[in-house]
Amino acid sequence: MQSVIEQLVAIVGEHRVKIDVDSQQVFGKDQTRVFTPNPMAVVFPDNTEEVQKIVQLANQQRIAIVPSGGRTGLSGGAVAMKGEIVLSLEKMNRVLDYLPEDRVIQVQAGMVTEQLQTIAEEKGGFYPVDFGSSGSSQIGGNIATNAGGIKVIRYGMTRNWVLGLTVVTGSGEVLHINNGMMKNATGYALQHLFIGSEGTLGVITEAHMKLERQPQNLQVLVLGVPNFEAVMPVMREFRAQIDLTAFEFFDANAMQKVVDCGHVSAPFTTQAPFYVLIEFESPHEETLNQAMQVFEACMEKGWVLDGVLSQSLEQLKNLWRLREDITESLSGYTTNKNDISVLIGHVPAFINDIEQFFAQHYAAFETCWFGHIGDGNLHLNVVKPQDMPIPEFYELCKSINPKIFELVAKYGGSISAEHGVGLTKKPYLAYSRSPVEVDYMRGIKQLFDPHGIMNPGKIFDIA
Ligand code: 2HG
Ligand code: ZN
Repeated sequence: MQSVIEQLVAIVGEHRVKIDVDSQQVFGKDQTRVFTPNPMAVVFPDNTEEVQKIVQLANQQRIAIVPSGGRTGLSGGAVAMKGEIVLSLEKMNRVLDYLPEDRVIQVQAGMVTEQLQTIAEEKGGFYPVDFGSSGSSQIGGNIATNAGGIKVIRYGMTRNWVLGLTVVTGSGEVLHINNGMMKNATGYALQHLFIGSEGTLGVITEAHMKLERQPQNLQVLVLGVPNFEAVMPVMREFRAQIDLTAFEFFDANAMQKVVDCGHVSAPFTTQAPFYVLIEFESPHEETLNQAMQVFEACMEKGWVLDGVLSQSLEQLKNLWRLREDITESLSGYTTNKNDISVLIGHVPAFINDIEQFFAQHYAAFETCWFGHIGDGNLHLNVVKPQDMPIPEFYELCKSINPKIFELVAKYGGSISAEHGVGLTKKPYLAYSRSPVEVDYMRGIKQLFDPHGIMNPGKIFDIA
C-alpha cells in the first residue's frame, strides 16, 4: 500500500510536496506566536481538480487538512499542530476570467491581495478591500475570514465583493456557486456560508470578485484629539458632510511605537492622546473646502487640537503609515491582541469601562488602542511589561481576556470583528454566540464535512 506522502506525490508531483522541517515550520502557522507547528506535509496543488483529489484522499485516510493562504492571520486559524496536511494555495494565483461588462474578475484563491489590486487597476477598475498585510495575504484567505481592513466604512468587508466561488467541500465534492452574478434568487446563497468559515467547511479554490471604479484624488487628514469622547462628534460632523473612504483612529502609545521605528515622524508637534485619520475623495475643490470648514469648526468646539492635510501622494502614504505600520511596530513586543466591535454609539462608554478595569487591576500594563473606529472595530493590544516573564504574562492574559469579553458582551458586541475566531478566540466564543447558534454551526459543518477533516478545532470543537 502506498503511503499518504506517496499518494500526495502522485496527485501533485514530487516538487509540490514538502516534508522538511523548514517548510513545516513556515507553512504550519500564521502570525500568531503561541502555537508550535507540526504538520505531516505541506502540499501545493495547482488547480481545483488536484485539491479535490487531496480532499478525497484525506477523507479516505481520515487525515485533517489545514488550508493555508498568506499566513497573515492573527487568530491561529491556519495553524497545523497535529500531523495535518497543510494545503497551500500559493501556486494557485492565476486570473481565470475577466468580464468587463460585469466588472467582475475570476481568480484562483491563492492570488495575493495586492496582485488583485494591481490587476484591477490595469483594467481600469479598483479592488477596494485593503489592509496592512495586502502584500502577502491571499484572496482565498480573505474570503475564508471575511477580511475587513481600513476601507470598510465605504466599501464593506470582503463578503461584499464575492460574486461567485468554487469550493471543494470537506466531503470532496466540487461546488461552483453563483458564477459571478449580481442577482440570483434560487434558494440559499451557499457562498455566504463559506465566506468567514475559516476553512472548516471546505477549500475555496476560485472566486469571482466584483470590481469598483477607482477613487479620485484621495486626501488624508490626520487630527489630534484631546480625549476619546471628542472622536465621536468629529466623526459625526465629517460624515454628515463628506463621503469618507476611511475613518481610523490610534492612541499616542500606538503612534509612538510606529515613530520609534524611525520610518515616519509624528504628524505635528502638538501632543495629543488620540489621533484620527480621515480619508475622502476630493474630485472637486469644493469637497476640500468643505472638509477644511468642518476641520475648523471642530477646532473651535475644542474637539480637535491640531491637524494636517496631505499635500502630496508621498505625504498621504506617510500619514497612512502612522496607522498601517502599528501591527508591524508592535511585532517586536509581546502583546495580547484583541479585535473587538461594539455599536459605534457604545464605543466611548466601552473604552472607558476597559480603561477603568486596567487602571484598577493592571496599571503596569500598557494598552495600545487603534483600529477602524468608523466601523466600531477596536484593536486593543496589551503590551507585556518589560520585566515580566512571557509565560507569566500569557497566564495573566487568560484572566484578563474574560473580563474584556464580559464588557464586550455587556454592550452586545463581538469578540472578533474581523480577525476571526481560529484557536485564540475559540474559548471565548460563547461571549458572542449563543449555544443554539453554535449548534447550528456544528450542523452546517457536519453537512459539508461529515468526517470532520477540514481545519478541525478551529472556531469551535465538534463535540
Ligand atoms: C489592523 O487593523 C489589523 O492593523 C491588525 O487588523 C490589528 O495588530 C492588530 O491587532
Ligand atoms: Zn484591523
